[in-house]
This record gives sequence, C-alpha cells and structure tokens, in this order.
Amino acid sequence: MSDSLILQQKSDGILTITIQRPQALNALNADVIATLAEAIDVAQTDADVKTVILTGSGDKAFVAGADIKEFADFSGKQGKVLAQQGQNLLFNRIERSAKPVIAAINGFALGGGLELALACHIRIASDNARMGLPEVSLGVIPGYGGTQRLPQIVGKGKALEMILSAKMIGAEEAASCGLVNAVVSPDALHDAAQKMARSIMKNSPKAVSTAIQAVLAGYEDGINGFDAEINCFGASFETEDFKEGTQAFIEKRKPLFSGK
Ligand code: DAK
Repeated sequence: MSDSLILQQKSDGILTITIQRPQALNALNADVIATLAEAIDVAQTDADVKTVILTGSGDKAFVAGADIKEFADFSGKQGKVLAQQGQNLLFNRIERSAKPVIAAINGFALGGGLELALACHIRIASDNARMGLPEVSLGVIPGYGGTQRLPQIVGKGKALEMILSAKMIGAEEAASCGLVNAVVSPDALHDAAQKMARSIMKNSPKAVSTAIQAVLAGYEDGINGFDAEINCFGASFETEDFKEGTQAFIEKRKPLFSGK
C-alpha cells in the first residue's frame, strides 16, 4: 500500500483527497481502495476534518473504473469475495461516513469510478465530465453498489438505461436526472466543492451526521425509515449542538457548534 496513491490536503475543516494514478486515469486497484478506505477511516476521528472532498488527479478523469488489468483474470469466487470486501471496506464506509463526502467529478467517472461517486453524499461535476456504468460491455455487471445506488439516485428507468446500454452521459444530462447536484466549468470545480462543503459546515456537525444516518436508514433492509427518523429526531434534543443552535437563535447570534 502506498500513500502516494492519494494526496491528502487539509484546510479549514475540509479534507481533500485526490486519487493519484493519472497514468491509468485514476483506475481503482486494490491498493487505491485500501488507501482510500484508511483515509476515510482516519477522517472519522480527526477533529480537524468536518467534510471530505474526493477528486481525481489531472484534468481527464475522476476515476475511469476499477483497474481492468487487475480484475481481468479473476474467477467467479474471487470476484464475489472482492466485491463484498470492496463494498464493505470502502463504498459502504463512504456512504455511512459521519462527515459528509463530496465527489468533485473532474472528467471520466466510469464503472467503479461512478460507483465511488454514487457512494458520496453529494456530487459536483465539471462540464466536461462523462459518466457511465460500462461493465456489461466487459461481460460483468457493476459490483461496487452501482445496481443499487444508481436506481436510488436517478430512478429505476434511467438506471437501467445506463446500466444496460453501457453508454456514457455528459454532465448536463447527469444533472437533469439528478445524478449530479451541480455542473460547473473545470476551473470552478474545486471552488464549487469547497463552497458546498462550507455551506454544510455552517450547520451542526452532530445533526448533519444524524441526518445522513436517518436518510440511509430508509434504504436498509428490515428498517423502517420513518421510525429511524423519529428515533434520530428524539436523540437530537439531547445534544449540545441542539442546545447551542436554539440558544444562538434566541440570542440572535451565530451558533458555535461543538459537534456533540
Ligand atoms: N483500468 C486500467 N487502466 C485504464 C482504465 C481502467 N479502468 N481506464 C483507462 N486506463 C488506462 C489505459 O489503459 C491507458 O493506459 P496505457 O495504455 O497508456 O498504458 C491510460 O489509462 C489512458 O487511457 P486511454 O488511452 O484509453 O485514454 P482515452 O482518452 O483514449 O480513453 C477512456 C479514455 C476513459 C474512454 C478509456 O480509457 C476507457 O474506456 N477506459 C476504460 C473504462 C472502463 O471500461 N472502465 C471499467 C468499467 S468496469 C469488481 C468490482 C467492480 C468492478 C470490477 C471488479 N470486483 C469486486 C472484482 C468494476 C468494474 C468496472 O469499473
């Protein structure tokens, strides 16, 4: 495992993680997945990190998929095990991160690369980005959560069109179907992601993470999302952030949240 596979920069509560395999359009191999997973894990307990931005190095790709050269020889058994490990190790952890993760999609986001962006809480794309799940063109299906998260985000009809046709869509089409939250010029991408991060960081970190938890509950087997929301809502009243938020409103000042 090598740290140089990702670049980590922290400033003003924002951790920017840049995947650095430009020679392979930032394709995800096992080392990148493990390194990213560790960075996301560490961020959970790093008090200096309030929000994470995930992006790719260079101006061509966010991530052009799982590393085709690495998985070309896998057996069925290996594929299943690795899909399970990858989903648990990285993709589910990003989705369940208590600190919001924003994907800044700076070019191709294909296959495992789009699945990585789908696991993030918010997606902002540059207007030259191209997105798709081309797995069926390689004889496999999406294995890092794409068959589940894409329909959750864009609806079953559009998801099936994208998955079955294996076609890429551009940033504007991605925005029109809700796949990305915003589209900006490549030069403005970093600032747009930072601006989004800052708009989230104005709020209670505790309430933000609880809201993520409540939204995700609705997609979990055997869990009633409304019941989960009621429980999360009740728990919010016991937090320091709730006391600070309401007190600050009454005193007509900005809240100073502790995140507790
Ligand atoms: N893997 C490995 N190398 C890649 C790559 C990838 N996904 N994408 C690009 N590269 C490499 C190219 O091989 C090339 O390397 P060299 O030949 O120079 O050594 C370099 O990046 C530059 O790429 P191109 O020369 O192809 O650049 P172009 O501008 O001409 O084309 C492109 C850009 C993005 C259209 C093209 O590179 C492309 O089609 N890339 C592949 C896209 C793709 O099909 N991605 C994979 C989707 S399938 C699994 C779970 C999940 C998955 C797999 C396994 N398990 C749990 C086991 C998921 C699978 C996928 O993601």
